[in-house]
Amino acid sequence: MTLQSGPTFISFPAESHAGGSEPAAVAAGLMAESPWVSPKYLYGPLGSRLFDAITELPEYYPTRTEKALLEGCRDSVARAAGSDPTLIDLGAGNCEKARSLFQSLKPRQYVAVDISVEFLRHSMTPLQRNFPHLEMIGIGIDFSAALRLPDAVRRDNRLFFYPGSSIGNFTPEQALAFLAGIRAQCAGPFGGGLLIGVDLVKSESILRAAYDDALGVTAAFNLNLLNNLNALIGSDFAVGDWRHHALFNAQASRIEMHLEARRDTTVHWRSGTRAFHRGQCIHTENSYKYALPDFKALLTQAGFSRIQAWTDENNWFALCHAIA
Ligand code: AVI
Repeated sequence: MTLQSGPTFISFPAESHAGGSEPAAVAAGLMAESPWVSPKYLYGPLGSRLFDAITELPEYYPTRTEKALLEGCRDSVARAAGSDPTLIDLGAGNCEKARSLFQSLKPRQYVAVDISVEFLRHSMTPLQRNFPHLEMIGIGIDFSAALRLPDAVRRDNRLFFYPGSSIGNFTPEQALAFLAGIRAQCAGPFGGGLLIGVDLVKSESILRAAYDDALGVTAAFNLNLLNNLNALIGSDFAVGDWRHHALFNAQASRIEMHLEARRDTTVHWRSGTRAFHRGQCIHTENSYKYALPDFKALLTQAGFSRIQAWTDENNWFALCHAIA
């Protein structure tokens, strides 16, 4: 076994946006008849910390439910995944969830992918010290736009790991395209598969509490998006003029987060201006909740087979393993 000198880090620049720059794309969303902003602007130095705090809230069941499921199924996953997998962790962050699989899976290579390569440097450098023989690569890329992997990533037996139910932040159509894109990266002669977490449909009161907690952490997470926009497009959103609003859209089977204007207000930014009337909303996030059979059907449609699923006793959350 080779002693590794440290993780290798690779960063891909952000893909250019159709029709122009990132600020122009954000401004177009703000000017739309039903204004919207991509949920990726919820994150940043403060937003990521607020999200970490959300995962510790009593109302936010997905993180702890998934953690318990991972502990219970990791040996079965290891058997299904086969020997010497290349573990590719999408949205790795602090790498904690993948780390909990190392002992059972015994990966040949660990590839952490995250929008922030700096965050990966922070989490992978100490991780490498604890696993000195495991080859590690950290890749900074917005993989929701395009999943590109450098040649240094082994082709053999790739196990993509996409926990946290982030698949729910895509529309079902986008989710299908994303899953098919993953399958394209692990199907074929080298073998491979996917381990993915998905949040399931449940009672509206539990869902709403998870996205509108009593401490107001989710509200702060949503409102902080306005600070991120002010920094990105030079806007003058006053956070105090807005309130967090979360609702369950039963027809679409999704939680929606919105920012609602508390009063009439006009917002200016470098390339534009818009008046919002009291009660008008900016749509900031969707979080789709699946029935397990529907999610399995989505995996099948994306080309996966031999799907195994583990759920908690309440059927609130599922972990699925599937072969590419
Ligand atoms: C990252 N993602 C899976 C979270 C979710 O539950 O949709 C983001 C989140 N938004 C509000 N709370 C958590």
